[in-house]
Amino acid sequence: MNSPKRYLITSALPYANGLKHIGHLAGAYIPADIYVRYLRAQKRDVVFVCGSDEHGTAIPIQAMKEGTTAQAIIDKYHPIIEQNFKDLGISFDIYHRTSSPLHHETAQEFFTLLNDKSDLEIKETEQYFDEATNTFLADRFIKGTCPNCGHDNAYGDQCEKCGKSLSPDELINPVSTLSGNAPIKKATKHWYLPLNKHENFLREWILKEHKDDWRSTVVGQCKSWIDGGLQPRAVTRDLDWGVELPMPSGKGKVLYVWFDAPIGYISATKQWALDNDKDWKPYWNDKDTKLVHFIGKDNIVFHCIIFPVMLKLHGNILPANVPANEFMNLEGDKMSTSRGWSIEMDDYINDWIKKDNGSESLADVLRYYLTQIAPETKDSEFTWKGFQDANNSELVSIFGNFVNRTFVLMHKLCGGKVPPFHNDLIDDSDKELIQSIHNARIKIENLLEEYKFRDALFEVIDLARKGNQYLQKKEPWKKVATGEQQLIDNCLHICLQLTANLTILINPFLPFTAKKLLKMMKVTDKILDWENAGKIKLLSVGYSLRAPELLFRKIEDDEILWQLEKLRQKSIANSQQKTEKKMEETNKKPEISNLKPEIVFDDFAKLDLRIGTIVAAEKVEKADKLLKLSVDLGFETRTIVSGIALHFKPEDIVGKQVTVVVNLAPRKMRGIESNGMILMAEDKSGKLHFVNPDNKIDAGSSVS
Ligand code: B3M
Ligand code: ZN
Repeated sequence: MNSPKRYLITSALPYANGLKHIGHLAGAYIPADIYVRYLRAQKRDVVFVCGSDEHGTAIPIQAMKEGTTAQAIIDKYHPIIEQNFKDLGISFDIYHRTSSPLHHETAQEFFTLLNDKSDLEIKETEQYFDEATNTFLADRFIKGTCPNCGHDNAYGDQCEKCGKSLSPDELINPVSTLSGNAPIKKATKHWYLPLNKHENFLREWILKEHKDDWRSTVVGQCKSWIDGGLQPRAVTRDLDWGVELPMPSGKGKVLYVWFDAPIGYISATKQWALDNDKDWKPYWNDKDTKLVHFIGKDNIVFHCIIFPVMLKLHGNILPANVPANEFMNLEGDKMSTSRGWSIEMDDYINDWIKKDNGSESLADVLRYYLTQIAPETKDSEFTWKGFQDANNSELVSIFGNFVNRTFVLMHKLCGGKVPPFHNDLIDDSDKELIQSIHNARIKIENLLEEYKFRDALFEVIDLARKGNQYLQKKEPWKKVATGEQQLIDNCLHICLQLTANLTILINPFLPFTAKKLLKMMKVTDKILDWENAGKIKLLSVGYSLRAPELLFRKIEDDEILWQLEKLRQKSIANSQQKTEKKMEETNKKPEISNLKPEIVFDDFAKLDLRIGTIVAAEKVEKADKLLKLSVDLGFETRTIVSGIALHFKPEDIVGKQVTVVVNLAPRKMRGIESNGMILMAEDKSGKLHFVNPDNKIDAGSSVS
């Protein structure tokens, strides 16, 4: 295989609007870091860039929440996120910022070039405008119901529930997130990237050229985008936060955050080159550069469709691959910082690494588990129990155990030195293990080149497992009595060479562990060169080694229970906070702002409302908000799933009468088909109440 001359590896630039959680870490940062560490061990020319995304409406919105300025927000979160990545061993060559002057210049130059070549279209359209705050409502300044999945908190640019990319016009019942008011329409001028003109190129490039070497989930998403019809996409916004348009006709406007953010990869490369006295240009212009974007699935359209069109127009190279990950759920629910259902990197570092006297091995434990359950082909799930199991039964019992036994036995039976190997005594199990070491390197290398990090990691652990089996079979400790020192030597010689190999192979995944192993073996990081993997003469005979250090410690049940309780408390505190905030808001400006647009009688008459009686209720497994209800409607009993579990205990509501929308199309929730919807009234404090007749009446009675 011919390797490219150089690599440019990017990880999605996180918004500097808050702490980032371990789902982000698993999606775009750990896999990229594994890949980069592997490439570095292969002595390839590689630059790994990332940085804060500091524009877009997400930043000023956070500033409003925290009662401060957008600048203060990015200055607060940028350094925390940067440090979090460092603590978890993510080895960026540069962690840049899109607020830097170099980035602004780079993004403006990019825009100007496209605009001068008439690659952009200028159009005047009517857009949503909030009269109360005198603001055009772009992206996250506007919310409404998602036309795709019905989620009622979708943003103007994307629904975070189903991941669909949206435009404000598609939202049902849009409201301004600034004032809470329904917006009006107002004319404004914007620059558009006519994606429709590039359909053939995208079809050819993604659906033909890359249909086999890109992940099928990525190609599939691109295909449905392309087949759905590409539209011109506005790349400017009426905002006062972002990269300003570089010409007078664009006064008061900034670049759309998704136009400038990916250019952040280029400006980061420029800054890296400046800092290291290198030339940045070949990394973006030379065909012999392999550009790989590591992202989460919600960023696919931007990295596979929009940015490549921009790069092509600007004359840059295109990404060779975009190994996007699916989502990682947490304990049965979607991970979300805003709902308090998440584990922030910062929390993990405080609870596990700092509490354990800064033990870096706990950074590796997280890297291990997140790689083991990486959502490479489908959504996956983080559970604290799974985390504990991965540590205790794999890292401690297999990897750590093998290394520890090898070192202890070598000190006990071979005088603390690498024993010689007596070739004439080699047997089948020695040969088999040597072959496995050799094969492991090839398998791991191939898997890494194909971005199959989970499988690659499995192979490393499997090799350690084979080491344990070998030791168990050879039982060198039993050979002391029989005086077969040469057989003891051979066994431990191989086990030590295997340890050196495991160090090289585990290094991309668990760099802190590899560092510890180097220290125990008293060797420099030179040994980590990938070309050494598969060899069995890495440690020289007679070389004395240090005493073993514990690589991983056991994780106790109470530590896991404590984390589960912490998560539960956090999500409760979060919903309480939201209720309080809602109360404040309702007190501030009563009802009127929440009135929906007028409808005619026929709209109302379409609803079939009936009184029903709840005859059974139970919790839905793994969904803390849902109750599964059986509701007697007189003419039949139906299953209805209702999001009221935080407000009612199942046993308290059996026998209650409720109002049901009976002609709502069935909908599956958590695998259960729900046939109807229970009407609820929400009081000022956010508490829910059933809507029911003042006296018990026949089930099935209609309401109008
Ligand atoms: N900041 C969105 C995100 O964090 C965005 C990524 C930019 S990558 C150029 O999901
Ligand atoms: Zn949606």
